[in-house]
Amino acid sequence: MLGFTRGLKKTKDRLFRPLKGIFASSVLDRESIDEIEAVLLSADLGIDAAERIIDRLRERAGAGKPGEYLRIVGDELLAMIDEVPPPVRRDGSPHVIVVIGVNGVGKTSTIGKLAYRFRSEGKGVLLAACDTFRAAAIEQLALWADRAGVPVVQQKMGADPAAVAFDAVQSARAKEMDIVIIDTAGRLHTKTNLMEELSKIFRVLEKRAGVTNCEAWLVLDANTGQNSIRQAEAFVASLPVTGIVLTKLDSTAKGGVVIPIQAGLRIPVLYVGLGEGIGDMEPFDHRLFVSALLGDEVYS
Ligand SMILES: Nc1nc2c(ncn2[C@@H]2O[C@H](COP(=O)(O)OP(=O)(O)OP(=O)(O)O)[C@@H](O)[C@H]2O)c(=O)[nH]1
Ligand SMILES: [Mg+2]
Repeated sequence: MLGFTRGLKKTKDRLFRPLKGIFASSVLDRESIDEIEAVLLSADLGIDAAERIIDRLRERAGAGKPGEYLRIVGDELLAMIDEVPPPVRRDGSPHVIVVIGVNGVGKTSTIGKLAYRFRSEGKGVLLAACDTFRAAAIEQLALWADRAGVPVVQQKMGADPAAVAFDAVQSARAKEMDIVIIDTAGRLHTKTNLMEELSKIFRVLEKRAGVTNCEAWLVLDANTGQNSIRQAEAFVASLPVTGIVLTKLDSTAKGGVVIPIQAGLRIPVLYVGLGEGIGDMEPFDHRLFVSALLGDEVYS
């Protein structure tokens, strides 16, 4: 398991070392403020967050020791994360989560990781192979189900995804499962017919299967940086997106993007992907995230 500290190493290297170097001089003059801004933007924290941090540092300029400046950055990051509304919980059993997002962001791997996590918490989990479009997608999900030790409901390639979802919910009810996680085919947010196919899954689950607690979890690839906000808006506009899973934080130095994504969409990041293994996903923990970015000493 990579965990936050190792998973966020690339972003930490981009933020922590340069900031520490700048703060070491202790005097925050115009030049060092510009350098700080460049460092923050290079980790994809976004202009709003960078400006907030710099305003806060300016208020304290001249008064701080190097360690205190780092702490000010950390506190401001935590404050921004805390402003995001908490996750919406929709009651009802089974809990139905439809996992959506553009091609290749990590939906199917995320489902395997979620299944593994929920199962190890003692929950009954069932997966639904509703990517009936891409070749081998069903087999890929079945492999993750196997690894996680959970059942999967599937039909043939080309089957109607909404029909597979319906079957899965019926089967989960019969088996008294707690959670159904639905895999969907990757799609560009600009393709209206494919977006309509996703809406149909929700319609069928709500109207025909009588599911009242359907949630969409949107998977975003951290490597896409702030461009993923626009991508996300299209999904959020047409589906009940209650949470975000941000994958591949381990393979980017732009991990700061968590901040503008949450602030821009007002939807919480629930989990972060920190590697390719089944255990390489963690619930998004504010303080661990900030410590992983700025070094443990920020809160020691
Ligand atoms: N390093 C790293 N790689 C990841 C992570 N999550 C997924 N991947 C990799 O991303 C690639 C695509 O993952 P999939 O889970 O197949 O993505 P998908 O969104 O289901 O793809 P489509 O079904 O084709 O749309 C795979 O090679 C995964 O191993 C992560 O957190 N870190
Ligand atoms: Mg997939």
